[in-house]
Amino acid sequence: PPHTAAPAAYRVLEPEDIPDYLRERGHWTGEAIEVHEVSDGNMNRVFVARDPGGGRSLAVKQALPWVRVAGPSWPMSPARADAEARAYRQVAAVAPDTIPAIHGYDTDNYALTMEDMSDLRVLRTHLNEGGEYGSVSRHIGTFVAALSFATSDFGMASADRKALVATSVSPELCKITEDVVLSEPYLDHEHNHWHHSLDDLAAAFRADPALRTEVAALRHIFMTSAQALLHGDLHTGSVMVGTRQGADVVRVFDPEFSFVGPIGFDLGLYWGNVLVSELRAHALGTPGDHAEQLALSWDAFEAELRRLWPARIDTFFDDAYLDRFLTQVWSESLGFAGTEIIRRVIGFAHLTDLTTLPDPGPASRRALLLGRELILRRDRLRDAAGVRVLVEE
Ligand code: SR1
Ligand code: MG
Repeated sequence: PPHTAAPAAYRVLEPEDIPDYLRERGHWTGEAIEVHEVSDGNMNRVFVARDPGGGRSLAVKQALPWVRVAGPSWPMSPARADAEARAYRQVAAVAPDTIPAIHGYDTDNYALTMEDMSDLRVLRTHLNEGGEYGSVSRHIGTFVAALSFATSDFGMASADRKALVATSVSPELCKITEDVVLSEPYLDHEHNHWHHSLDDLAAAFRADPALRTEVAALRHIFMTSAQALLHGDLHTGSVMVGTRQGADVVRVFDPEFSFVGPIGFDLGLYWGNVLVSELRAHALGTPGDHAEQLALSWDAFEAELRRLWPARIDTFFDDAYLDRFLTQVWSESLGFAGTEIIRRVIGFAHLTDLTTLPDPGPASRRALLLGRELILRRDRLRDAAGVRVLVEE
């Protein structure tokens, strides 16, 4: 069973605890600290502590012994923060500029003290308000390729890889994904909910054997395909964007779902969220070309992987195998994008992209249909132009 007990020293931090907490842990020496809670994700609490004079600032993120948005009725070990701290260390070795600076990890309270990113914006919020992508899709593609190569059997010696797979096992968090993303939306489950206009489609998806078999295949890939270390939850709420000193800044954060899994799961989550954002834009009469973002992220991913390929450790993996591998990652990414879209419409955790529309019904219906086609046609869709056709349909 999952371990839900926290260490005896564990306490749920409240905003008023943060000043002493930061001082005791040596993160803050000045007098005044202003604290406010900025929790946004489904799982954890986040506080920002600031010098009211406008000097330094820090963020503290704590895992609770339950799923934050569900409350104590959905217990969840706060030890998930160990996985997040570990993932940040692993990613820092590969792409240090793409993640926030981590100042410390408190194993008693399952709390990370890290860079305050309040000057940046959550990509989802930015897109919901009509913001441009800028360079973010390229960054995401390059990031996934760099992390994938460095933590795959291409970039690591066989024995080191086995050790990585072992230390990165994360049963409780993977089970959440296996449930809320990759099975519950296709079953009768108390977690599921949807817009009242979608009763027919939700029932049709539960009764569609072809769809369920394809989702079962993707779920099995998620459970068994230990290709590379993943972020594990790479949706547009896990990315911050903005500019600092005139340069684009992209920060990928919240890697608590990290484990060694199929690379297409990271790309697919990003794509699923990009496509839902497209459907929001369509509903508001301001269509973009978000399929272009799929192409940009894929091209950056492929270019970076091909750039790194000559440095692979095991040259039995030849160039022809790389082509085959890329084809497989492409199609799995499309399939996982489809599952991400569907679970965000009829599963547990929905997206503000759709829920804040004046009428979420029509765009949500389009999203469900798009998600289903991505899953069913993933092996036949050859490029982003093909995905664009599906979106237009
Ligand atoms: C119960 S957790 C629901 C979702 O929140 C996280 O951000 C993950 O996306 C997870 O699937
Ligand atoms: Mg998260």
